[in-house]
Amino acid sequence: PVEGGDHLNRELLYSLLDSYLKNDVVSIQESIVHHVEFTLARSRYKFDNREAYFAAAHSLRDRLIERWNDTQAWLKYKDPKRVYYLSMEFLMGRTFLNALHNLGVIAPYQEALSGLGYEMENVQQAERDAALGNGGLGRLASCFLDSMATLNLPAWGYGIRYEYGMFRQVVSEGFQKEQPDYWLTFGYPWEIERPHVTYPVKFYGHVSVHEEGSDGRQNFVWNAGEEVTAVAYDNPIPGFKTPTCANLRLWAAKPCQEFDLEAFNTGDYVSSIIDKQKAETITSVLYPDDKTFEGKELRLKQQHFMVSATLQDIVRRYKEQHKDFDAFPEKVAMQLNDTHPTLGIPELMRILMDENRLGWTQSWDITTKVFSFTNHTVLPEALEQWPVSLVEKLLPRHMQIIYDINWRFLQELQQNHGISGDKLGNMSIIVDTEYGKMVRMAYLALVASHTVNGVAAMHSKLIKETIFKDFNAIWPEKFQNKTNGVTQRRWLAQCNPPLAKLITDTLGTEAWVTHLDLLQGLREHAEDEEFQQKWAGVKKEAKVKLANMIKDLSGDEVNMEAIFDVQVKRIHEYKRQFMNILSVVLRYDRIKSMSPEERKDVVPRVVIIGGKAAPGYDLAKRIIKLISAVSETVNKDSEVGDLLKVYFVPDYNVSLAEVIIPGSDLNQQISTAGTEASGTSNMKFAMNGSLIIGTMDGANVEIAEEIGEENMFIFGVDAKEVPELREQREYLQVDPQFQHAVNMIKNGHFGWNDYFNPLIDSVTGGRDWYLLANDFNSYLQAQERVDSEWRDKKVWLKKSILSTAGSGKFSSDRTIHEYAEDIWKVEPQPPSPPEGRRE
Ligand code: B1N
Repeated sequence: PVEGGDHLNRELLYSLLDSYLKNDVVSIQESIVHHVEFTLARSRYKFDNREAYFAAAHSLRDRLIERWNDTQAWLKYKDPKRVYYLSMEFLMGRTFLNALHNLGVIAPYQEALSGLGYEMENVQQAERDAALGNGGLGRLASCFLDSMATLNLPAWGYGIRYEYGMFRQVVSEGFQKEQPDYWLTFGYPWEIERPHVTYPVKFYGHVSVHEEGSDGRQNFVWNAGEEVTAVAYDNPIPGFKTPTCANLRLWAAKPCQEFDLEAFNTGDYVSSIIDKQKAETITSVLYPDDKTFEGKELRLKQQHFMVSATLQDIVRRYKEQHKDFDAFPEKVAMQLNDTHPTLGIPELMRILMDENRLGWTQSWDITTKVFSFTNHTVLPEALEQWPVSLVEKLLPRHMQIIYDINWRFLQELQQNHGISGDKLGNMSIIVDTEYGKMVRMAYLALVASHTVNGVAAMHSKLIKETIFKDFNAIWPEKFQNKTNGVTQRRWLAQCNPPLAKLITDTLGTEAWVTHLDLLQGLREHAEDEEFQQKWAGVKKEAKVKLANMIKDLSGDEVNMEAIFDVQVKRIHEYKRQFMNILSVVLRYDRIKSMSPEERKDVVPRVVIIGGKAAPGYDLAKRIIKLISAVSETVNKDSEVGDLLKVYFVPDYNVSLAEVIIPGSDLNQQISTAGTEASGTSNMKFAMNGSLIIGTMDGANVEIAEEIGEENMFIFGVDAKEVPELREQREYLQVDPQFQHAVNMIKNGHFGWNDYFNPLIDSVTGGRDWYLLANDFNSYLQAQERVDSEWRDKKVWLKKSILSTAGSGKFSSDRTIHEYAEDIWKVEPQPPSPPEGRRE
């Protein structure tokens, strides 16, 4: 029984679709100029690149809104099962080119702008990145949105509209400085504010119990101490060449309207207003810590704020069309992007039981049918554990529910699985630690979810053997793998048009943009000399763009014949940027010791490293300083000249990645085996024909399966050897070359020697948790292979082509298809019969 939609006027609906805004050049120009005049209120006779960008963005936004409205109306009418992707991070980057591309209107917009006197390239540069994420996890969420829309899935993303995104990294004298990223300064044209879509979100206070009704059921009433309002901001997510437009709904905190009259009547009106204002701090800033759990109260508030507004929204939408909750699990699937939104579980229980008067059994049945959970890391320092005392204070009713969930879970373990004693304690959601009682969020997520998945085959295997071992023993069927993917729209078609064109021309079809497996078709051309020359040509074009970026940064003209060797990702010990720079130090030392004759045989390299360190991560910041110090010494050494250059690219972000990745020849994915859950830039590099030097870690393993180990430079120990090597690391022989490179730093070859002591200490004296010394020799050998294979251009080009050809599996379309089939059970909903649609 669906309310509404029965009397839908289909004739009218379809005829209205014919009144879509027109995409011929003149119509676009009219709409741009219209927005200059009426939206920006500037003169249509004089506007600069930024105003041109905003006006063009608004004209495109109009076209997105048409699709958004149609898609959402269609979904309301069809009422299919929907999927909601809950994430504290969405690393969207820029939208303009992506929206133009997905709507298929790049060419008319380019022509429209140039007709008005503007270069598309310059206009695009006026857009700031929406950087509401730290790294891979947040970018994955954004790639998923693109794929969900392109696959016509009834999907929405939910997150937070942080006013300050990921900090801007400035490197001054080699040191990282963090600057605020107030990305909304000139307004954000891609969002639609929904002032009428608001929900109250409560915090603090206490719970009172009332006996009620004939069933004698208790009624829990949460008398909150604080209330803020969540306001919705919708961000349209267009699919590629489909009318489907998905939605990313981000919540902003505003003071609630109900005034506490008590406070106002005490006479301190101004203080009361200022107090209210504090509500907004909840959504003011993204926490920039990647994989270190910071038990900050504000972060917990953010998490609850996001899931509470989201669940109220989802429940309201469901109730509009259903009279009871029986069908809820057939209409709703929710994916938890790591444990960050796990409070959604007790929040849904609370909404069902306390606000809708359902019993525990039914509420739990519903809850466990709708949630599923993705784990993104096995690093223990990243696992969320909130103090019970803090949860109790901030969310007293939720804490009760978590206790109840745990109590019933422990009962089940004892009664159905015969588990007792230590093992029972090991599996408990609540654990006693030296800092007091803690809630293990991953366990809560696991207990309440019908599925848990890792993000690459190896990682999914590892979580079953390590952090979730006991759970795998009782619920093996809950565990799945969903190897990550990236959207080839942004990461190939949009960021590398010359390569995209060559691929399309060669395959004779553009279908790879939605069916990436077709890239296989490039294999047969891998050794074709004429094709290789074309491949070299497009690679060169991309390298020139990257070289220009380096020129802007440093003033240097880099050698175009050099290997552009790139490692860009968050700075972390486990990712081993330190190992990379140690090998650079050795290379430098080797070149220095050569005769001019010998130097003629050296393969030139441009080493490019970029990435942000968490502001409180001391060692990571020292790594940045070390890279800068080595860069300074090496780059000004005239003896070395063009043979080796080192650059640290400041403020690595999505937009820079779109230049750096296509322009690279070689990319480094060198984490200690078993530490990088998946990695996603590895996939983007492979798609763009960059060769991987890397360990058998995360998705590298599957990339090797697809493109062939012989087309990569694999080195290092296997994950299964790591635990034992760690045990023995105090007694292992240290590689002499490793020692030599370390000594050069220690002896002040690059200055600042004392400053680097903590870094050196972390990898010597039997510490070396990430086994840099152990993998070093194997790493150097892999680097030797890189040099020797570069010398033979044909060999290199063949491998480059095969990298792209083998990357078909790593489309997020494939990943999302698997989630939809195996976890969410949702089906594509193309928004209308095709005959009713204008192309
Ligand atoms: O998630 C990516 C993976 O490709 C990477 O291998 C993995 O490192 C990354 C706490 C995280 N894991 N955990 C985080 C981010 C923010 C935060 O506050 C943890 N990020 C990853 C996508 O699966």
